[in-house]
Amino acid sequence: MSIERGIAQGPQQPRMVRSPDWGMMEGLAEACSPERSLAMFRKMCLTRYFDLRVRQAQLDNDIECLIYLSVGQEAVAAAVAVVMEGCYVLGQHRGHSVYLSFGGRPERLADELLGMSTGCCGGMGGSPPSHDFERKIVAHNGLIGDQVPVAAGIALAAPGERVICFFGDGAAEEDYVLATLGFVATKKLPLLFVCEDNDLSVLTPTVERRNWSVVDVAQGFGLNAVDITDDPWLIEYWTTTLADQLPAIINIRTCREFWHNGTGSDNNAEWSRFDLTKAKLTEIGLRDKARAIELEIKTFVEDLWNERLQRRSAI
Ligand SMILES: Cc1ncc(C[n+]2csc(CCOP(=O)(O)OP(=O)(O)O)c2C)c(N)n1
Ligand SMILES: [Mg+2]
Repeated sequence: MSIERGIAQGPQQPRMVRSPDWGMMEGLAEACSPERSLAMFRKMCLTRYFDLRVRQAQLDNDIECLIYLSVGQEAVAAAVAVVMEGCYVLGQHRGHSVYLSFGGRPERLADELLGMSTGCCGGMGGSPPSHDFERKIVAHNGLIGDQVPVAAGIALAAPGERVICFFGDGAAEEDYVLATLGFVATKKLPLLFVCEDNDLSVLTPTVERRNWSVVDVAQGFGLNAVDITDDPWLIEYWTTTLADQLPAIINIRTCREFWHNGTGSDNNAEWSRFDLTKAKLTEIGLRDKARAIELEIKTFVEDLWNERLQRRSAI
């Protein structure tokens, strides 16, 4: 198959290609069914409003554990999930978006963050290990990138199942991540890797950490690979295309709105994919339906947190 490399050679490239339009293709939103466009937006809203509520809960001292928020990066898991829902999926510490987009139960995540025994990890794990094994969601233990070899193990152990593995641009630098990419290419395992490239490892931008790109290295190993921005229709397009050509990797340029962990904000996100998505939905005639979904999800999240907080105070 022929897939454009999507990134020019050179040590400065990882930083230079960050843009809200990187790899964009004309007409994708127009060609997508309204149902699918709105399904992606619904998942984006759920992650965004859930995590904004998590942030508020921590500011109110209702949450004691460390939290890693997906706000700003909602489109990545949302768009992959509409194509590949039902697959095994592994996430990293910033994984509420993966949990919520792939059908993890929101009340169990809220309970987990509130330290309740009804949480998805018995209230003992906090933000990264947001598992829902019944829904094939395997979350993180905090060792950066270790979900990558684990995902290869699941793909080996569960023949016939496709596996999706999310990791960060920082995790890509771990030796076991690179070794696994080579192993998966050799064994031709049915794995889709998604690198959520927010250009930061804690606080250090990519250009200060490495002179190579994930896509170049993955292609060198023989994986199909593309490097794109976090437009949901573009992600949907490439996920659909690559789902039949695994193993593959999609490197997705995205923006973290809050600090590495917790509720702080150290810089302005380079773009707001949430606002750009709403503008595009308006352009393709879905403004009113999108507004109704946004309002519905906001209310759902607010009611859910109020109810879970009441339950906890009754314990
Ligand atoms: C093996 C290992 N090395 C280092 C760390 C410390 N650490 C925690 S998060 C992080 C950066 C992760 O960056 P990235 O994978 O890009 O995820 P992001 O936080 O940007 O979503 C590092 C180095 C760790 N948890 N595990
Ligand atoms: Mg990162």
